[in-house]
Amino acid sequence: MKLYRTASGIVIEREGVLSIVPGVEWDDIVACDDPVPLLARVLQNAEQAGPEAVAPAALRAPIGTQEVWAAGVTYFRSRTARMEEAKAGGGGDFYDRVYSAPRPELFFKATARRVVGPGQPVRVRSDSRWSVPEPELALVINARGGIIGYTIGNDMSARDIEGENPLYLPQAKVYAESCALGPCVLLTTERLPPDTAIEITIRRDEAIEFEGATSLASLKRDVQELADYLFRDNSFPSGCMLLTGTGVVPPDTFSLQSGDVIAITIPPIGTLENTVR
Ligand code: DO4
Ligand code: MG
Repeated sequence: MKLYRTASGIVIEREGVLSIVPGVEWDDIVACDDPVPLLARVLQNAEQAGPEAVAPAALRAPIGTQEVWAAGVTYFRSRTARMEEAKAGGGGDFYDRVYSAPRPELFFKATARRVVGPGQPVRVRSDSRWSVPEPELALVINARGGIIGYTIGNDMSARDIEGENPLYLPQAKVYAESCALGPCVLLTTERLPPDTAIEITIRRDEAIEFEGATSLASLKRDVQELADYLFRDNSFPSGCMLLTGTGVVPPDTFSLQSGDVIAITIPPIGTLENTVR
């Protein structure tokens, strides 16, 4: 079952049929233990919708009042790239240590206000000269810390600011339009298979400027373990979103430019596309 937030309300896609969900708030769906039976019940009185209900222009970011958090250095590729970029600032060692430490790196990424949806522009900081997108699987977590679904996340990052000093991480990561989510939530309490791909393409002036891919087999941490750490001594009454880290980093010569089109695909969920401004 797929869950969309759209201009005409919450839309469910079940067995190829689209329906507008009546009388249920997004936060109530995300917070509950297992939304699938809840939605199956309300769908009995639902109105069917046409494909225009989930057309790109109708889609909104799949988020209510949830906070967005992120895990870092969960793929070997991220560890290696960050060790390199932080070497001159004396921070290279931290990334190697956190990659193999029992406690993962978890950081606050965005409030819903800073999140953009499919088709909306993501932003590069005006004081960054080296910025990249980070294509990540995002966990949708209920109020009790259980994973109830997945979406696609783009953890936009200023590599120069983070590399200068790891203490600048919040500035490198948290700013207006620094996070994209979408196009929908794949509702399931089951794990995605390890061969699930995470693919990214960046187009500039119609040509492919960068493309790369990884799979969940390269994610070092168990997804529920990441959620459990986030919920230690912390509460999320409306649930939350947790990005699980990037396994694709463009070469060091690459930086995003205004007008670049970023497309991130995770096959069972869909494609999240945003233009840079
Ligand atoms: O350690 C800094 C951030 C790491 C990150 O965002 C990632 O690995 O995806
Ligand atoms: Mg990241």
